[in-house]
Amino acid sequence: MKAPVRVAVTGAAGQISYSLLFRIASGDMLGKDQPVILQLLEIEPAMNALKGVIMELDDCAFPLLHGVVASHDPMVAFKDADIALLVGARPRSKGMERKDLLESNGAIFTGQGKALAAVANKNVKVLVVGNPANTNALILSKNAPGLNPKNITSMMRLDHNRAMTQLANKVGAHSTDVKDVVAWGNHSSTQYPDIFNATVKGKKASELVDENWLVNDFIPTVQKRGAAIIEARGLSSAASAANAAIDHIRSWVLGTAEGEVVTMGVPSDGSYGIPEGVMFGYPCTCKNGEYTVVQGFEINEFSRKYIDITYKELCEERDSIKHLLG
Ligand code: NAX
Repeated sequence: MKAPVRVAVTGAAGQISYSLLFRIASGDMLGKDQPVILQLLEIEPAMNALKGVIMELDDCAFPLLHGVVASHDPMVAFKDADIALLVGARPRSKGMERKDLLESNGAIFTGQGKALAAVANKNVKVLVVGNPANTNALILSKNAPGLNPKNITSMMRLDHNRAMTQLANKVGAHSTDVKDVVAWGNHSSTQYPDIFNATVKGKKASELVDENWLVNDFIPTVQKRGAAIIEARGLSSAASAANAAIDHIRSWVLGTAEGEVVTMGVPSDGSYGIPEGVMFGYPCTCKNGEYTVVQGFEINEFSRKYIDITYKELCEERDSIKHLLG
């Protein structure tokens, strides 16, 4: 039997976690032979709700669940964590500007960065889900001395998965027939879902659809999918977001399949003309617990225009919280 992996999850009583925790505990994320210990962080007023979630985890009698820790103190919840899924964040309330949201979440992610650096495993793999995810991840990274900045990532996989299915549906294929889509940039309505490198059953996707569909249907549908789900469900996406978090970590830890490319929000490194200093959705492959940004994807004039817009937004977000970047 393998030694248990310690998985910290924040926002553990929230709606994404209500899907996420049960799938981690059942082995969907790290494999059916990998025991886990869940280390759950919530704010004090939500501790009672969290107690209920833990009762339900108990009631599943998961063979792979080797322990649950619950705390409102990050120094407890992050202790020796091997993986940290940072889902908890302050939602946007009425009248709140984007800048105010960045600021109030900034305070959460500076504190959590410091706590992770102080008590987590030095090689902890971090995925930031809480919005604005890319900039929260950047803030965390700048406030976590001693942790490898490459190990701090943000979630773009939901956007990637959305793009795969939209394209598959359009051409009458299955999402598994689709390869090499990318959701470039920010997890926001400026993200750029790109099909110019993609194939469907080996055929170039750009030859199967026209530009009018791309501009007026595909790109806005993927960009605004979160809002459409809120409109339909009255609540933001939760099960699909949990699924994307599971996909992100599973790819990173267990590797991508031969020929599989996934989108991860990772520190920009100059690839594709994006200077260092933002957390950017890039095409990645993973092997032996490490990701690599795929090089050589074609960026045509059409794509460059969209990539520049999402990069500009990330720079604006970063510049509005400069004082939090250490
Ligand atoms: P909920 O409001 O249901 O849950 C959030 C939980 O976080 C609450 O229980 C709250 O008490 C807790 N929390 C707040 N501050 C905390 C702190 N400092 N430490 C620990 N816990 C804290 O939101 P939910 O629907 O679960 O969404 C969570 C976050 O994911 C939101 O920021 C949301 O915008 C973001 N999303 C990100 C996505 C992505 O692709 N990156 C997609 C889905 C989702 O919209």
